[in-house]
Amino acid sequence: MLFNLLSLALVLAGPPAGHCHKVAIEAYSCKDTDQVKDIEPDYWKADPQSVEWFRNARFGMFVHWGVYSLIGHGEWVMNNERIPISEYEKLPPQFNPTKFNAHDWVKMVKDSGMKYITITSKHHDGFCMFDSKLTSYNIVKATPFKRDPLKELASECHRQGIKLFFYYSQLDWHNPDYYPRGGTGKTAGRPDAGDWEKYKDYYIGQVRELCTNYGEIGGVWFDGWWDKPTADWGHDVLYPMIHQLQPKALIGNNHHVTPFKGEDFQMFEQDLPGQNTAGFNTTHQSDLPFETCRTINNSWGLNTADHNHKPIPELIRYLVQAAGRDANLLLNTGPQQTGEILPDHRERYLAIGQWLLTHGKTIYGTRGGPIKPSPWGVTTSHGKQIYVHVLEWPTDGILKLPPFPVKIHRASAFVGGASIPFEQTTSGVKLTLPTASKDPVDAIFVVETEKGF
Ligand code: JFZ
Repeated sequence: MLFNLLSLALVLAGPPAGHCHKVAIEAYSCKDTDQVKDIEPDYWKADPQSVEWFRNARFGMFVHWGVYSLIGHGEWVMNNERIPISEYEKLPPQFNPTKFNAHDWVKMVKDSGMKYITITSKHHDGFCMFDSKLTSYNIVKATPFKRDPLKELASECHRQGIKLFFYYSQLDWHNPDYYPRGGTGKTAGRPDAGDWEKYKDYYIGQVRELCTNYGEIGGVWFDGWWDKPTADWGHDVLYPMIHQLQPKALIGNNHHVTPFKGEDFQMFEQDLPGQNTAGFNTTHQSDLPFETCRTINNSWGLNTADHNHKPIPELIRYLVQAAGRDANLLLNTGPQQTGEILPDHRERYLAIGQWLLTHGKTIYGTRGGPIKPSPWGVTTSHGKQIYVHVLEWPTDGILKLPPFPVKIHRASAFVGGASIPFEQTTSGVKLTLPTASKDPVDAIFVVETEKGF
């Protein structure tokens, strides 16, 4: 009886809002754009609390790991060295990273003060580092290792309180249905035919697996869109599907253009927001949280010839520079074919963690500013406290800041807490920096105001 009444009410009310969306998620395709407009708005956004969590996290570990680590020439080796699929497929049977230990990785992440991990689930080579029912070209079915490292990482992350994001390459050099081809992957030896719709079903289906089989995840980090910027990637189905399956997951896409609808953070690659040393970070800054990813040496995937690891102080200063621009730093490592993290990288991560033990208060949970990044350094803030990060010590020991719209109560050295002289006028603020506070990495001072800016 109750059931009948309910179905009658449903019939009278017509299909619920977002009707097409729910159907679409089953079918992975929804052509009617008018209906797409009806999608419940919350499926276009991650839960605001997780977005806030992300803004506060400030530091994560990026991992580029795949069968390419057997060669050690970076993750682009298949394309760059023109290795055809028939040859590249000889790698998985040799891939047996028995020294992979999820517990150790996550512990190192925690000890380094990182709050999340973003790991390659599939890179451009198309090889899946997770168990997928949609292809046997994956680590469980095609390698002697037979284990799903993402599953092991997910459970360790849940146990140790670290969030796990999956990098997923929309670009695929292995799947024949990735056709018409984009700008790369043309030497893989695939036939000049393929079904793009089938590829879309495949890749969106894999993202569905990643959002279903690993418990709660932190987000999905897409890459490869730039290979075919005019293609229909099915984002109108993909993004709401992720938000429906994983309401807390944030979506980001390394497409190097202004964020699309449904994305929850904006990313910058090898550059700080506002900078463009890499040549592809020309987009304007949106209101979304920022993340900037960076390599420790000059390679993402393992590159055995690249020993150009950045010194620890430089990495710490980059983290500070990112925080001062309100961005998280996602610092990359390319693990070895054994499953181990390079000792040179482990040592650097842990050293940053040591620095954060004493200085983390000026980084975590802060916002960039209110003073804009300057040649002398940056500011971060939390409520009434402004943390002044002096990265280049002024020659006369006096730091000149622009006028403050609020009254300053006190200025002090962050380390030790001793008060320092300050002068506030309508033309600006002057801080007299004591030589004893000099620090070649980052000399931090606290300016306490009456109320936040
Ligand atoms: C991309 C990947 O190709 C690379 O392997 C790595 O995963 C990195 C994090 O992301 O790098 C890119 C992608 C596109 C451009 C530059 C680097 N681009 O369009 O200039």
